Amino acid sequence: MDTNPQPQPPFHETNENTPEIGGGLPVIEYWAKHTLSPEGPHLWKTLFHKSACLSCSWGTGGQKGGFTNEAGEKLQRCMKSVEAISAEIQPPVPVHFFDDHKIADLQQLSSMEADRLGRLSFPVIRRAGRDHYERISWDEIYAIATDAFKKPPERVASYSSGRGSNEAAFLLQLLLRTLGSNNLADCSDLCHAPSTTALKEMFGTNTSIVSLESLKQADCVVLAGANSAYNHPRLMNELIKLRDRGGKVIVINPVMEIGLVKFGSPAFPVKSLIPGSEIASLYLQPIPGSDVALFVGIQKALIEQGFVQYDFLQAHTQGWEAVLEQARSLSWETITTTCGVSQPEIAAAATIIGTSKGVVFGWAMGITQHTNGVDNVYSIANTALISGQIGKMGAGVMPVRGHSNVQGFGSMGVTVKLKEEIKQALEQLLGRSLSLPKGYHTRDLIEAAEAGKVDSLMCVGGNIYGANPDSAQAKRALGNIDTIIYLATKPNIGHFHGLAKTHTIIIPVLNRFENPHKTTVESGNNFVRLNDEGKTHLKNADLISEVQFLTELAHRLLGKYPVEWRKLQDTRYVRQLIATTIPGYEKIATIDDTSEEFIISGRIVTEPHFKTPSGKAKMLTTPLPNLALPQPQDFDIDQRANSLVLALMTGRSYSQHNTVVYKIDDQYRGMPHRHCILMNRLDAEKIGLAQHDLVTVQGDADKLENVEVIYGAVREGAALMFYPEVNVIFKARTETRCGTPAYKRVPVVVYGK
Ligand SMILES: Nc1nc2c(c(=O)[nH]1)N[C@H]1C(S)=C(S)[C@@H](COP(=O)(O)OP(=O)(O)OC[C@H]3O[C@@H](n4cnc5c(=O)[nH]c(N)nc54)[C@H](O)[C@@H]3O)O[C@H]1N2
Ligand SMILES: Nc1nc2c(c(=O)[nH]1)N[C@H]1C(S)=C(S)[C@@H](COP(=O)(O)OP(=O)(O)OC[C@H]3O[C@@H](n4cnc5c(=O)[nH]c(N)nc54)[C@H](O)[C@@H]3O)O[C@H]1N2
Ligand code: SF4
Ligand SMILES: [Mo]
Repeated sequence: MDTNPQPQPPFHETNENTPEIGGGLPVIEYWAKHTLSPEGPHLWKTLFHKSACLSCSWGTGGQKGGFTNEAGEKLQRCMKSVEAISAEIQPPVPVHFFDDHKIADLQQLSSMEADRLGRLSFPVIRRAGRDHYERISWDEIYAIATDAFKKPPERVASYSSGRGSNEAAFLLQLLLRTLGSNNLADCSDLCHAPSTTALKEMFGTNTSIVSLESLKQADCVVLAGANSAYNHPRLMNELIKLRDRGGKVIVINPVMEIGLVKFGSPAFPVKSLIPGSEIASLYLQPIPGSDVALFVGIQKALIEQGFVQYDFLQAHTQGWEAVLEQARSLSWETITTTCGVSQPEIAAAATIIGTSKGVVFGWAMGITQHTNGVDNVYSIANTALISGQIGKMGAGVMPVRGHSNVQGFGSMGVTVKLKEEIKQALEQLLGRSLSLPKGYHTRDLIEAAEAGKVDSLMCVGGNIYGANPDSAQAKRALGNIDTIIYLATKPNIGHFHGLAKTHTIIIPVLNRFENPHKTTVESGNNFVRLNDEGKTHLKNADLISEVQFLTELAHRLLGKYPVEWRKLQDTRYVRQLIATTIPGYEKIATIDDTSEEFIISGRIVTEPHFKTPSGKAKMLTTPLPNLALPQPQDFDIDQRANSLVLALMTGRSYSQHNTVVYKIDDQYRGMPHRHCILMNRLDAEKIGLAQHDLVTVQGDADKLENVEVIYGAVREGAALMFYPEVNVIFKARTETRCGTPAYKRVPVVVYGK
């Protein structure tokens, strides 16, 4: 059988500006430009500081040094790291900036312009009715914050983003839970919550079960809905090495991302950087939101090709009969029309999986950000189990996580779904039973705030305004909250649009490499890194560490209950608490003495025993999604002939970190600026459009006008745009089991002038 039947053009037809490979020389040019610039010495110093990379969850740095990963390999730092550090070592926002600029003016700033204002270096407040932010004293901050968090616990909440430390995360949840609130919304609600939900149900665990060491033994990786060439560049090194040892990579993505086809990695300067290394052995381009159908198709093909591991299923899983029955009974026609991938292509994927020794299944937002995101993950894990690819080295399921410490926030209990073990440990600490109300995850928090049910919100990092769908709703909702306290390193559009009713306070914080105390973070591969103390470059600045702010506020609210909060300003004591409260974190108790970083115990699965009550993996059937799109007339537009409804995927450009934009173009997709829609040429021609024409893109909330059409390697019927800008046009439709918005399948209508 042909193992590489690529989809036919124009699925992979790009535009004239698209390079031949991802990565490559532009990465080196970027390094050179920044490291040889006036900021260069500072940048290098920071790169060598013993702390984890700020950017993504793949993780590097820490005690082994800036460029070394947990396997001891060198040259493990990508330009995304430089991008993130460069933004943090900017000069401060000028002292009189906020006096000179009205909020109405600040609201005109783009995300990139807001970030370019520089580092926040003193606290500011915007009071009700005022049109400026103004400087505020710490005494007044604590007075306002203490009042705010004395409100009834069900009316106070936090939102967090995974840049902070485990120590800050632990303190945040301890503070809220001691106050009696379970409203711990987190950016992971918008991100990998479907993975957490599904993995918990199936395997009794919340995170990846694959270690970096184990990944290195795989001979096949299935990478679904993850643009790792942009967002986890060093994962590409693992794929290059896997291909070198004769392994295969199956990519599943409606967009043919150039970096997943061929990637030039600086880690292999001679053989890869300029010619590029082949990544995908097989590239499947399903309809957005249809991955369940594709994976059920792979299951059906595994059955037909005789690859089902019945002994394994019998011994180590439950519910497998129904899953196999579902795959058997669905017709090929239903499967292929739902996912838009042909039977030979699906069969080829099954052959690769069935004949490989060790298969790792990785995925990211293309899988989770759907109304059926949990089913998507079930279907991937079912496929892994059917082929016996779980419970041994070189195999397993691997959600490719987001922020550099987002997983640590979850582990520390910053979630509305608190683990039973942590709950019990907290009860012991508090000396009382902890009755946890349901708690608001991020979407529930926005809805509750809109309904006037939230008085006080503390945002530990992030941009809750920019990250949510329906920006107008997010603004309204935040505007109903009395007091919002933003802890942030740099200004973002959320600080200017997400204004509270009475008090909006921005507290400038020290970042990971500037804290006066040691901190720790957890990577997506379950590795805990230790960050050394550091210093900020900001002179005469009035910054605070997240830990110091949280402990001082807690002290003022709670005195010495249930801990001596002020003593916890020495984070060594926080780590002692973590060691006795958080499952798998025992080794953190000695990390201050040994500096020994570690893999969290109980997470990596190399034997087919699972943390479910039965010890077996639980398999669940996965209904196929209904992917019917609305008709043009369902949108409130003039009846016109030249309109087309598309499934819009929203996500990241090459140079942005979530809501923070670093550069306006996306060089690898040939998109010259952010106000573009990446479309298939055939779709554009259907409504008489040509490349570079300006169109209106309208969702169910609003529209964006004068959006430039760019032809790209995206399958027919689908298109791609960038967030946060695009978040104005659509309302939240969510995965009901965890509240994650369907950012990757937004029905929109596109029309020309
Ligand atoms: N440089 C950088 N690194 C980052 C981030 C960043 O913004 N910048 N963000 C961090 C965070 S918080 C996260 S969550 C991750 C995000 O990392 P990714 O998940 O890789 O990022 P996205 O751009 O959201 O989209 C991923 C891919 O999903 C594909 N896709 C869309 N819809 C579907 C679908 O229905 N099915 C399939 N199979 N694929 C689909 C898109 O074409 C895109 O290639 O990256 C982290 N790392
Ligand atoms: N349409 C659409 N929307 C999406 C997504 C999508 O794919 N499409 N993806 C979603 C996903 S996966 C995520 S994770 C969210 C991201 O949502 P968030 O995590 O809420 O947003 P970020 O843009 O990462 O937050 C950036 C801000 O964090 C602050 N910051 C940086 N470092 C630190 C630090 O050390 N401490 C503190 N206190 N603050 C710091 C800076 O002020 C910076 O402006 O967006 C979601 N929204
Ligand atoms: S892959 Fe992620 S963790 Fe590694 S250097 Fe790049 S941004 Fe940092
Ligand atoms: Mo994320």
